[in-house]
This record gives sequence, structure tokens and C-alpha cells, in this order.
Amino acid sequence: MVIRLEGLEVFAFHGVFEREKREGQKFLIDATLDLGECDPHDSLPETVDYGAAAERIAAFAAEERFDLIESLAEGLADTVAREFERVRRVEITVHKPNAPISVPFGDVSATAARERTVAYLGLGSNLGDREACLRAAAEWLRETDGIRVLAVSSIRETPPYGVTDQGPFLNACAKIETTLSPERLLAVCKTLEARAHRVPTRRWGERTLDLDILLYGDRIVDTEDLQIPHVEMHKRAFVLDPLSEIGRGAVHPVFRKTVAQLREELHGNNIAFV
Ligand code: PH2
Ligand code: MG
Ligand code: MG
Repeated sequence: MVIRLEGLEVFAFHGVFEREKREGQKFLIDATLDLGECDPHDSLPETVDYGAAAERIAAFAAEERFDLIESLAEGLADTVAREFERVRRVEITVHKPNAPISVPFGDVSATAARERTVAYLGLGSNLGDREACLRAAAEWLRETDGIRVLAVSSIRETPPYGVTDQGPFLNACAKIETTLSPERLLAVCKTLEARAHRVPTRRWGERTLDLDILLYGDRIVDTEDLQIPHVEMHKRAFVLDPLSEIGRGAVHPVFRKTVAQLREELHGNNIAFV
């Protein structure tokens, strides 16, 4: 189901020039609200009230002040994605038909989109009050704008993997729904690690909190700063064991296998004893 709102008219004060900020002008806004598989059965509570969405969009556009129509479009897409939980994907286009351009023109617009994605995070700690660190991390995730925590696995103690001359870890996994991009989600993870007073040590070394993105929908990301799926997840019992509690059926988009399958392959015949 897709709902389209077109030509929503708002008088507002966005612009780079003083005169635009002072005098304001007309903006036209289009919103596409993709509700995914939603079948509302002719009942308003089961869909998105387009009147409520229009009012929220108009209020945001009128109250905020941006230099750029790009920023307004991003802010609107963020707001709609966060506040209207039935919206799987939103696309917002902001038109500024009377923009101060010295050449005659038809229209100028900017488009931004947000998509609600299910992601899985790995949590680890082997320094300080390990359990308190993991519980705090789950709480901080719950408080983060753009993240809804759907499930947190049990916490288990695991031997250090990779670098073995360090204390045992506590590990857990979280299932979240997020409107943040993978890059913004990574930034949140780093901020929360710093909030747990993580200090840089050797690679794979001891840490108060490690927050890793394991899966982000079916997205594959391979940049210098970020690799999704997590490149080691399929080799690690401390990831696959807690992950299988909350995401057995989640599919690894590179291997095209479920978490349950990867775990079975990792543990072989010993799975009953893990
Ligand atoms: N994290 C590492 C390296 N080794 N071992 C366990 N048991 N748990 C971890 O979370 C862990 C690890 C690097 O992130
Ligand atoms: Mg890690
Ligand atoms: Mg990490």
C-alpha cells in the first residue's frame, strides 16, 4: 500500500538569503508513504492517517528554519519515519517554486528518503562491570532517536576469541528497527562505546563495550570504515549463539543462509551441547 500526498502548501522561512529568512515564501511538499504489505481492512487505525501526516509535515516545515531545501527534506523524512510507525519507507520532495534564481525557471526541488530496516547488533564487554556495560548499552539504544529495540538476547560468558590472553567476554545481541542509515548507525555505536569509556587498545583487545553492526536488512556494505554483514560473524559462536535466540531466520545476504544454518555449520554435530 502506498499513500501519496502532493502539493502540500506551506509558507515558511527556509533559504540562504536574509530576505528569504525575513519575509518567507511558499513551499510545496510531496510525500510518498510506503506502508509495505499493509492491508487496512477499511479501518483508519490500521493505516496512516494522511491528514495527521499532512499536519505534522506542515508544522515541521513552518516551525524549523533551514538554509537548504535538502536539509528540510531530510528533516521531514526523518520526522515522518520516526513518528509514523506503519510507514516502511517515506520519500519527501520539497519544491521551492519562487526561489530567488536570476534565470526564469519552472521549479526547483530536493528529495530525501528514509526506510525502516531491521538490523542486528552484537554487544560485547570484557572490562569493568561487564554486565552493567551491556545493560547500559541496551538502555542507551532504547533512548536513541531513530532506533527501536525489538529484542535483546540473553547475556552469556564466552572465552576470548582471536586474541586469547585476555579476560572472558560477556556477549549478547540486539534486534532493532531503525531509520538510520548504516553509516549513522555506526556513528551511534561509536558514540555509545565512548560513553562506556572505551579506550583504544590493540585490535581485538580488551574493551568495556564493543557494539558491532552484524546485519542491516539485506544490505551489503563494503567500505573502508564499515563492512556489513560483519565479516567474522559466521565464524563466531559468541555472535551466532545469542543471535539465533532473536534472529534464527534472519538471512546473511552474502552466504544466503539463515543465522540458524550458519550456527549449525559452525557447531557441526556438537550443536546440542552449546
Ligand atoms: N570481540 C572481539 C574479539 N574477540 N571474543 C569474545 N568471546 N567476544 C567478543 O565480543 C570478542 C572476542 C573483537 O570485537
Ligand atoms: Mg567486535
Ligand atoms: Mg567493534
